[in-house]
Amino acid sequence: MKFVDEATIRVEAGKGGDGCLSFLREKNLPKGGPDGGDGGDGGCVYLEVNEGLNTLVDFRHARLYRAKNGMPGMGGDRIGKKSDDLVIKVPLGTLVYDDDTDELIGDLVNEGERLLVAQGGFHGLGNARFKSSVNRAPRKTTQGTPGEERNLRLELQVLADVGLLGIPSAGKSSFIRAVSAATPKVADYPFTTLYPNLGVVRIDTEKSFVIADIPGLIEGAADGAGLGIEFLRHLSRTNLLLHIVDASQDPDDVIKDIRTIEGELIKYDEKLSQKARWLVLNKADVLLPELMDELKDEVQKTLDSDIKIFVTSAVTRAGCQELSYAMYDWISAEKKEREEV
Ligand SMILES: Nc1nc2c(ncn2[C@@H]2O[C@H](COP(=O)(O)OP(=O)(O)OP(=O)(O)O)[C@@H](O)[C@H]2O)c(=O)[nH]1
Ligand SMILES: [Mg+2]
Repeated sequence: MKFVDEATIRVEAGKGGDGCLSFLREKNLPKGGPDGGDGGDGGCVYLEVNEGLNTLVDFRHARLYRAKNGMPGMGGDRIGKKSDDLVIKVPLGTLVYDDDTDELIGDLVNEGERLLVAQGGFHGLGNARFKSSVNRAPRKTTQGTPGEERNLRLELQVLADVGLLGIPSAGKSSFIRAVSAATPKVADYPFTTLYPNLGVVRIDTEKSFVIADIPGLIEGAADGAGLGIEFLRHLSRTNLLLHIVDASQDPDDVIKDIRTIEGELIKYDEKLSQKARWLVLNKADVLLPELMDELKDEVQKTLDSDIKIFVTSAVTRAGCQELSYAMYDWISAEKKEREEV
């Protein structure tokens, strides 16, 4: 499913360095001459596409981007240093708006594409520039101009990389709360989630992915029971399905639940059922660790497959970070493979 990831940031270009007022003084040149150099230009701010980024989550942590000022000019006709430009990396497909005027400034759709978002200030002129036959000792200089400042709104259409599946109250929404900043409603009654939610999981700077939480499924969902099964279409473009299971129930019920979801999935769409799918035994905090180990073995044996099984508690967050890392690694490896084909 698609959703719009959004971030607002402020960009400030550097001010131009001022021109210098200076005169050369030497013994045999009683009056010397004007030798104040020009300032350097202020740094510009650019946005640049980086295909390794998937979301705008990094912009929630850093909101102000300021390029450096140009250096002032100096005596001896020395020019002030121009400041380096500031280049901010954004994901492919980012739309850039001026947040104050709502004007669309750019649509970054090509790898490596660069967009100037704040022009650096122009340098001031030193007094050496103003020397003329009628004025041999000008005291005039100009100041560097200010850099442009802007509030930007970045928007990105993101696709979920991972989809959550499970019966009502398995802890899907709790899981998305545990691993992302999303705050979908969690409650101890079935069908708490009525609409899909998305959460961005941030592993590290420039490393993030998107999870979709959908309403719970029950037996007969393919025939309309509960909230039906239509929501599964939101998972059609995800790469990995995470089947969240309430492990605090009787082991037989755990197996039954897993089979129910598998059955509904196959009924809905054979292709979806063949996607990579991992099992997550959730609510581990309710069980003794030994019992959890036994349950995990039993599930693995009964399903008789090499399906990956993780153990988590969305309440204590035990196992959630490991699982997030594993998902990120899997998604990145899969993406690389796709690109190589
Ligand atoms: N003890 C414990 N309770 C949990 C855990 N995860 C979720 N719960 C509880 O289980 C109940 C259901 O959690 P939700 O996250 O709303 O479940 P869901 O799968 O999103 O449910 P639906 O939206 O109805 O499909 C809530 O009361 C949660 O507090 C867990 O790891 N341990
Ligand atoms: Mg829910």
